[in-house]
This record gives sequence, C-alpha cells and structure tokens, in this order.
Amino acid sequence: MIRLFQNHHVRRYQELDGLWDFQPIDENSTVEDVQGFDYQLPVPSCWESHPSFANYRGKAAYRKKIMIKNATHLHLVCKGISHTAEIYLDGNYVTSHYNAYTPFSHLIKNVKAGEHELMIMVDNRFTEQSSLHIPNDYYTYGGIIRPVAIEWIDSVMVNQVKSVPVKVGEIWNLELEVDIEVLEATPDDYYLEGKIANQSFEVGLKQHDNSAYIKLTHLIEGLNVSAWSADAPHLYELELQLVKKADEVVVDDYIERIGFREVTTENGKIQVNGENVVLKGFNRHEDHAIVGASFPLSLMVKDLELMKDMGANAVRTSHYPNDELFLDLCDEMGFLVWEENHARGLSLERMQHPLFRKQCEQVNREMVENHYNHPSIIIWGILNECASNTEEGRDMYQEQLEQIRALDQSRPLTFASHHRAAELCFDLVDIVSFNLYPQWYTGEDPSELADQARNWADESGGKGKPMIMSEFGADGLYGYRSPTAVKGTEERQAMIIEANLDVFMEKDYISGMFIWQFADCRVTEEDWFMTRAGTQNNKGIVNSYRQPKQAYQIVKNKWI
Ligand code: ADA
Repeated sequence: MIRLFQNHHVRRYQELDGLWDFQPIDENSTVEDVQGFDYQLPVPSCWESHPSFANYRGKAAYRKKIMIKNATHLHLVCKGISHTAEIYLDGNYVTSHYNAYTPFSHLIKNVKAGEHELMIMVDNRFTEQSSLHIPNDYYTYGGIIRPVAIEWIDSVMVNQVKSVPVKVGEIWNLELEVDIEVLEATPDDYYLEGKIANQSFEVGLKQHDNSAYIKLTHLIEGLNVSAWSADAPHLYELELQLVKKADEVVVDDYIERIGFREVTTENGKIQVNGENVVLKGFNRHEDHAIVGASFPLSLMVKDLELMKDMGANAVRTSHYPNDELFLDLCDEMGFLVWEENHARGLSLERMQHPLFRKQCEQVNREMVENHYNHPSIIIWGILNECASNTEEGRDMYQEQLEQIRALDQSRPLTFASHHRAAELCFDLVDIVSFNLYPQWYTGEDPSELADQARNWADESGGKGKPMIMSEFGADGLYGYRSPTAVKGTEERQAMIIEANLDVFMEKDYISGMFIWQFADCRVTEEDWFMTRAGTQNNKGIVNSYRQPKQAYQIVKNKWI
C-alpha cells in the first residue's frame, strides 16, 4: 500500500506488491551474471525476514514480470530500497539510487506492449560508496523495504505538487506550485483543473515552446475549511486534473491531502496556528523484531496507537525520512512530526567522505520534495549528533540548512546536538535541540542540566529560540526486573524516565521532549555497537515486539 488514500483516479497504476524472484549474488556480479532464481521473497519486505538471510549483508537480485497491454511511457515509483538499487528493464539499465529511506521515481519512455522483466539489484553493504549507511546504533536492513509501483503515463504528467496554506485574518488561502512534465512535443494546449473544499479553479498552460517542464503557480483564495491541528486533524483532498483543450480529455491527475495549518516559532515557543504547543513524543526507528524496517500498515497503526495511549502528540523520525504511509497516518491521527534527514553520529572525518555532501543533498531534496504536503510535519531536522562543534562541520550544517530553506520556507529547522557548551551551530536554526542523558550516561541532575543547556543555547546563538529535549532515556532490558533497580532493569529505566519527565514538563522554556526511544531496535554488530546487550538498543519503552516495559505506565501517568 503506497498511500492511505487513492492519489490518482485517472492515471492508471499498479502496485507491484507480491512475491518476487530473489537471488543473492556475489559482490562482483553484474546483472549479466544472474543465472537463476532459487528463492521468492515478498515485496515489500527485508530479506532478513527470510530464515536463510537473517544476517545477510551483500548484494541480491530481484525479478518481477510485468505485462503492458498497450505501448506507453512507464513511471516507476520506488518508495524505499535498502540501501542501493540498480534498476533494469529487459536487461537494459534504467536508473540507480542510493539511500534506503527516500523515495525515487523514474520515467521509462516508450515501453512496448507485451511482457517485460523488471530487475532490481540491491546492495546493503557498507562500501566506500556509502557515506550515510555505515555500521551504526540502528540496523541497515537489505531489500525492497517499501512499496514499488508502475504508472501509465500519456504525453503530459503532473510530476509534483507543493502547497502552502496561508491564513489571512480568518480566511485560509492555498498557495500552489505544480510541476508538469511534458514527455512528447505536442502542439496541443492543456489546462489544469483543480478542486478543493468545494472550490474549483482552472489554470491555463500553453505548450508551444516544447519545454520539458512547466511550473504553474496559483493562489486559491478564501477557502471554507477548518484548520488542521493535533486535536482536530481535518484533511481536504486537493484534486488536480490535466485536460487537453481540444477534446476536453483528462490526460492525467494528481490527488493530495491538505491540512490547513501554519507553524511559527515566536517568543521562544513553537506555535501551530498561533497556539503554543509542547511536543510530547518519541524517537522512533522504523524497526520491528518481525518485519525489520519494512512496516505493514497494521504495525504502523499499532505504533501510533501505543504512542497515543501514552499521551504522546509527537514523533521524531530518527534518524531518517520515513515511509510516506506513516506520514499519511500522522496527518490523519494528528501527530506532530519532526522529520529528519539521514545521518547519525558522524564524526568530522566521516562528514569529509568525498560523497557525503552529495548524498546528503539528495536525501534533503527527496525528503522535502516528496513530503512537502504533509501537515503533520512541522519541523525538518538534519544531521543528528554530527560534527556541529567544528568549523568545517558548521559549513556543512549551514549548506544543508540553506538547501532546505530554499526548498521550504514554511517550517522551522533544527538539529539534535550532544555538544553542550561546544556547540557552534545554534545560530543557524530556528529551534535548539539537545540530546542529553542525565541519570543514564551521566549522573547529572535533570533539572540542573536542563537549565545549563538553556544557558549553553543562549550563549551560542540560540537566545530567544524554542528549546527541545530531543533525546533522553535509559536502557531497560525487557523482563529484567530486580528490587535492586540496577542499571539495565526495567525499574531503573522507569525511574530515570520519570525523573526526566517530571522536570521537562515543568520548565517553561522547554517546548518539546522526545523520549529515546519508542521501541528497542536492532543495531549493527560491528564496532562498539557489539557492546550493546543483545545487539539491540534497549532504551525502548516497549520492546521490539511492542510489549510494554514498566516505563510505559510512567510515561502514561505523566502525559495523560
Ligand atoms: C544518541 C543517538 C541515538 C542513540 C542514543 C543512545 O544520542 O542520537 O541514535 O544512539 O544516543 O542510545 O545512546
């Protein structure tokens, strides 16, 4: 399932969910070397879910036959392949993509009628070509972990839609930017017809200069809508159709869901529609004991229901962009989302990897462009715990923040820092965020540490900006209970969470708190992560099967 609603009524599409042929291959093998297929694996899924590949790190080929009735242009949509994909149609190279956590698409022109073979070569190794997927405190699974679809495209298509709700007095307007791709030179005139909340509009589009892309902008004024908020997440379908003027035939369409809300950061607080909000939420890895990083809808809903049950109103997609289905759910269930680009704990040396800037630029672009219209996303975050305490690192933080600001001026930006007084980048963002683990990694008093953090922020460019405690928590090994309440027991974890929440809920200058973490997650077995008990990060409030630990009730008592 790609989206929670039907986002095309006219454009024909087919989701390629199901069993695909699968074959692990040698690391030097190319597509020509793939001889036969011994396995079948579900798509989407992680190959770790199959008993023979529970620990497989390497390359593999996936194959699917597709039937095309009439010759067409095909739009291939991949929501996430972990972590590097090379795509072939009938043995011919189509495109490649790096990064497990961002969607991508590709137009394959003039596909003939008949049966075709789609082949996707997937690689999850930590090679020199990968600056962001490295051994880390989470697991880089392998495979086609999110849905794949093909779409049938005529001569013109709606490629992208960006919408910004703007409130003027008591009235909502919607600023629209629509990217149209012209696949075939055509003398025809088209127009874009739109509808939202019982209001229709039309925008002319002249196609005389044969350009491949056309950008349309349009302002829809005076909409009769209710605002979106976490308490009342009203959503409206925006329906766009491309119509050929000569015969009034609709050649393509695009449907998005819009929530009307504005996000601001004024007077040291975060506002949604002018009202101060305090974010009470979880850091969540897309990881589950049974499905790895490949979540079906039911398990996504389960996670969000558990968070709601504990009184959370927010979630941070640590440390990478999430499957869009999850964001659709957040829109619908009223969660406030901090969506984050992909990077965790990269030293300056790692940030100086020759591909780092390029690979981050791509993640940022794919994240913002693809997830722009989600009202639930109220913050973009970058580069968790990287080298923001160095001048060279600062240049890269600045570059990425500028990139995101150029793509989106409607949301505040932040990053989670663990550099305390040595932080150099708080002046570059709208919200200052701290990862601190009082009572766990240090014996510090949470209240004194929070006050100290406020001072560090104030002294290094963060004065007057809202502040978030973006990570705090403690290990709690599920089922390890003891009256000693030593470190690692559920009791001790619950005590530490309680001590932190007691303080953070009371401090007026704290605009948000994200518990590290929602659920235990698998970590890679290389480097120091080997020292994590059970090769897991055990700081989940629920375990990797979503069974609650003692801290669950504590969080619920504090937040409900
Ligand atoms: C960090 C980091 C998390 C996780 C956590 C921990 O602050 O951002 O990804 O590793 O610490 O459990 O230590």
